[in-house]
Amino acid sequence: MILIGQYDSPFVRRVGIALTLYGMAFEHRPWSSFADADRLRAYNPLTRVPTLVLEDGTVLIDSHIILDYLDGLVADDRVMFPRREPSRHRALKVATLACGLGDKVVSLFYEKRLHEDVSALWVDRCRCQIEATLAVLEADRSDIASEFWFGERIGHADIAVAVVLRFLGEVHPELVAISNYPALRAHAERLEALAVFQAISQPFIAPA
Ligand SMILES: N[C@@H](CCC(=O)N[C@@H](CS)C(=O)NCC(=O)O)C(=O)O
Repeated sequence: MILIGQYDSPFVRRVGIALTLYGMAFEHRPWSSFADADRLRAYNPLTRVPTLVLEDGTVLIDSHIILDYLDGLVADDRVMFPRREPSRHRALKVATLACGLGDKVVSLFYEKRLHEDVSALWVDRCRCQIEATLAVLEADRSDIASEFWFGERIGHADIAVAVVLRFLGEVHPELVAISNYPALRAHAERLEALAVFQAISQPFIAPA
C-alpha cells in the first residue's frame, strides 16, 4: 500500500498511525496537497490527502473510509472501531467530533491564508464550533478513568482526538487555551508520548 500525504495533516497521520499499529507494511509518499497537486490529482481528482493506493491500484480516499477498509483486514480483537453496537456508534461519534473539529481548523486556516479580506463572521463561526466541540469532548473524557477512551486498548477515536488537538495547537496556537480542557490535554499528552505517535509525526508546514 502507498499512503500519500504529509503527517502534519491529522487525517493522514491517523491513517499512518493505524497502519503502523496494525503492523501493515506501507510506502509513505509525503506529498503536499498544494505543492504536489498535479501528481496527487492523478490518483485523487479531489486533490486531497490522505489518499491510499492499494496493491491492485485501487485508490481509497478520506481517512474514515480508509480506516474502514483497514479495519476489514483485521480480526475482531484487534479492530480499532468496535464492530458491535452500542460501542461502535459511541466510538464513531467521538472520532467524528474530533475529525469535524479538524475540518474547522483547516477551514479557518484557508480562510486566513487564501483570502485577502478575511471574514470575521467565518472566523468567529469556526472558533465557536471548535470551542463547543472541545467542551463536549472534554466533558466526555473527564468522566472516563481508563487509559483510553473506551477501555485499556487504543482505538481510532483516541487517535483522532490526539492528532487533531496537536494540529489545532500548531495551526492556530492563539485560538484556544488547551489548559481549559485538562482531560483532553492529558489524553493527548499520553498518546503523543507513545513511540508510534512520535514516529508518525511532522511539524505543521503551511502550504506555499
Ligand atoms: N474528510 C477528509 C479531510 C481531508 C483533508 O481535509 N485534507 C486536507 C489536508 S489536512 C487537504 O487535502 N486539503 C486540500 C484541499 O481540500 O484542497 C479526511 O478525513 O480524509
